[in-house]
Amino acid sequence: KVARSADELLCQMKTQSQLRTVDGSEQPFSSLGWAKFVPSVPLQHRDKGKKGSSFKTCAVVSSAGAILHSGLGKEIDSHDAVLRFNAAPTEGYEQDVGTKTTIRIINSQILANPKHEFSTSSIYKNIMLVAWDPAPYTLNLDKWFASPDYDLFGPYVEHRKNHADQLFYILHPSYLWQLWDLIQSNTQENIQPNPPSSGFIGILTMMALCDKIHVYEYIPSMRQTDLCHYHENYYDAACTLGAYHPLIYEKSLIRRMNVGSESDLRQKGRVTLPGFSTLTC
Ligand code: NCC
Repeated sequence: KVARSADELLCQMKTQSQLRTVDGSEQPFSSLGWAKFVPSVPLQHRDKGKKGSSFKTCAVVSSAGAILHSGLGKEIDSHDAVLRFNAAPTEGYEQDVGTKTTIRIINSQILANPKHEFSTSSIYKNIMLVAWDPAPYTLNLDKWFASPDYDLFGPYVEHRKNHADQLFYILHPSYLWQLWDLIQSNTQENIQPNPPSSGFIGILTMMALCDKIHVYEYIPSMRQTDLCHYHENYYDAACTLGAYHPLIYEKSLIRRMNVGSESDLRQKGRVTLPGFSTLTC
């Protein structure tokens, strides 16, 4: 079959992914009274104008080692909103990654593993948090609640109680598996049934929230390196190419949707994507 064009892919992403957060309307969350303590406005409805998005311009900053020595900090900070991942710091790396953080996508390890000091670290304060954990593909929420990959539910409830004013969401697993289906439907091989990386989840989330998105060092630039993270002295090519997550397939899909120039991709590791609200499908 013929591969989809960039426009076709963008419209497929828009129509076949519905950004959705756990809202307490379904079991087991409804019985546990979650509707009362999740943020009152779901993420997908935040600050939406009549047809516009929450943000005009958005930057998505991957944690890849290749962003070191990029000097992209100022450019990244010039966006209305900046999305970062997990425990990736800005302090000490401002020249290359910027200083501003609007949203952090965190996997459930961040909440569950004490080494991340989720409840005390300043990294997670005064920003919007969006957590995820892979539920079974069948979307059995009872099973998910009883045995998540890493226990995010306890720490989530605790955090909501102590910081009710901070916007903090858990992505609905239906959204994660819709994204996986989108990757599989544009990939020749059968990909492993593991959820997409935080990177892909973050990019698609921002396409739902922003008019225009710049993604940095998700597709490697000329600075491509085996250095896993810009903030850690650890080398492993799998961080960039994938092991557990279907990273190479996610990345080739994002690359096919790039509306930016090849030179921005090579020099800045920058992909440009239109927000869903700007597309007429
Ligand atoms: O490493 P991680 O990812 O936190 O990186 C965030 C996103 O940046 C992109 N990335 C990162 C490194 C690299 N060399 N190239 C990249 O393109 C990816 O899109 C990635 O998603 C995750 O996706 O949540 C992940 O989280 C880590 C880890 O759990 C957290 O950093 C917390 O310590 C996972 N590593 C391990 O579990 C050991 C990683 O597999 C996925």
